[in-house]
Amino acid sequence: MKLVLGLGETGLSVARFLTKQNIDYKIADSRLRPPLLDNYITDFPNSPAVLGEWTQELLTDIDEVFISPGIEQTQSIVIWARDKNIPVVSDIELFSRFAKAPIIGITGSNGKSTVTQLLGDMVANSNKAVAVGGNIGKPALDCLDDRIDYYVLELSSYQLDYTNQLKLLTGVVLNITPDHLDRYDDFDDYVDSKLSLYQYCQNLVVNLDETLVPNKNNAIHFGIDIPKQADDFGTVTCHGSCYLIKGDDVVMSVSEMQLIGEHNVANMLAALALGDQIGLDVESMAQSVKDFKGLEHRLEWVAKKQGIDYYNDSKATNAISTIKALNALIDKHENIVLIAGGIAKEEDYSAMFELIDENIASVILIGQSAVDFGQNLNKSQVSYVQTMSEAVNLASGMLNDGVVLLSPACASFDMFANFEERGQVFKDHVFKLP
Ligand code: UMA
Ligand code: ADP
Repeated sequence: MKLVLGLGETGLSVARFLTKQNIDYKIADSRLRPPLLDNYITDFPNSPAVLGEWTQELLTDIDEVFISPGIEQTQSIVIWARDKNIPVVSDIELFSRFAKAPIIGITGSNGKSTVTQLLGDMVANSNKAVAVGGNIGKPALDCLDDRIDYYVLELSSYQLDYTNQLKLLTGVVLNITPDHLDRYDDFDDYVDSKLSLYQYCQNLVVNLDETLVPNKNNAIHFGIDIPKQADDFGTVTCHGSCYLIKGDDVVMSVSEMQLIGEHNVANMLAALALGDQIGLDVESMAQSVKDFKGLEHRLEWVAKKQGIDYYNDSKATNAISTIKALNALIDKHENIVLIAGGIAKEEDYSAMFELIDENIASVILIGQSAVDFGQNLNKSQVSYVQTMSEAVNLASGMLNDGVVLLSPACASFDMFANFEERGQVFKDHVFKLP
């Protein structure tokens, strides 16, 4: 008998899969009323879930545990299972046992969803059947389909932590900066989790600009510079214009990209390198890059109102993503108002504070971290507000032209259900402005 832990998106996908395979399981959630309980009851009226605090009894007659990524390894149930030598595995490992088509895995601290979606577009535009899933939203097991040519999966460190066997045709660790440190003993532990992806890869894509990723043989590299090898992807600047290149060959001009910022140039190069490694045509991939509008809530242009451009970067939940957003906009705009704050991560924000102090005249702070952030800003003018509505209205009155950027550098759960709701509320208030 299998035990499925967590009755969220992952747990439900495992339950659906095991049911289809006629494999016996029980499913348990440590909350009495997990948010997806009603969905589970509708889909599986005859297999009641075990709800409430977990005890060792749950492991009786269990030979394998399929665990949701949100459950920490320090939880007693994980320790009890491991003490009894019961394997505790991710949905990704289970998926990999049954997937017949090659899998491409993408991890990193930032840019995973952007690169995953773009690579999915590139494969689809090459007339191949592709399924895009994993941490990006659609659970991997829900993607399983024998008609698929390629699976493109976004993999989180949480998923990798419970994965021991996985076969990837190719994969990339995009970058590694502090994130989710509450889940790890220290930063090194988090780095190891991210780097574990490479042990499953037949071919590799490596970011030359990320010093925490060791140089690897049999890899295609990418980075913001002229490539050293013919197969590698990089950039060159010529007469003031920047180009994406493969070896010595120009792929396209950066000005043809719809996304802004050097971090997005790196993301495009990563997707090109992955696509190249699985044999996609470079010209067709370049067209996908040109067509790619980016994902909602990632440095997303919302509207221009009375001369001010509004950007929604609600997915910026750590310092580096806000730094990248600011760098992308500072290059082009003199006047920027930043809306930031929420639940701060366990990381060093000093580089972000320095960048803000040097470049941003006005900052509007919201959420739990507002006072702490404000105390760390010495030059920028700081305002504190309670709601997103106040933040947008105040920001709109501060400028005659320029940019208002929501890039919180924090998680959203103090004020919103998730980053999507935070971004949507921001956008709704922007749309209401005259
Ligand atoms: N639960 C318990 N006990 C616990 C912890 C959780 O019973 O101690 C239960 C909760 O009550 C809930 C369920 O587990 O019912 C939730 O499981 P989960 O937190 O693993 O979330 P899922 O709904 O399964 O969604 C997960 C990913 N969530 C996390 O990793 C936290 C989703 O990524 C992913 O899209 C989905 O699987 C499909 O693969 C979200 C995420 O925030 C977007 N990821 C993190 C990130 O991107 O930074 C890693
Ligand atoms: P992830 O799936 O890793 O969270 P996303 O593509 O969803 O990555 O982007 C999350 C946030 O990180 C957004 O604010 C986005 O603008 C920013 N971002 C995207 N790519 C990068 C990158 N390569 N380096 C740093 N920040 C990035």
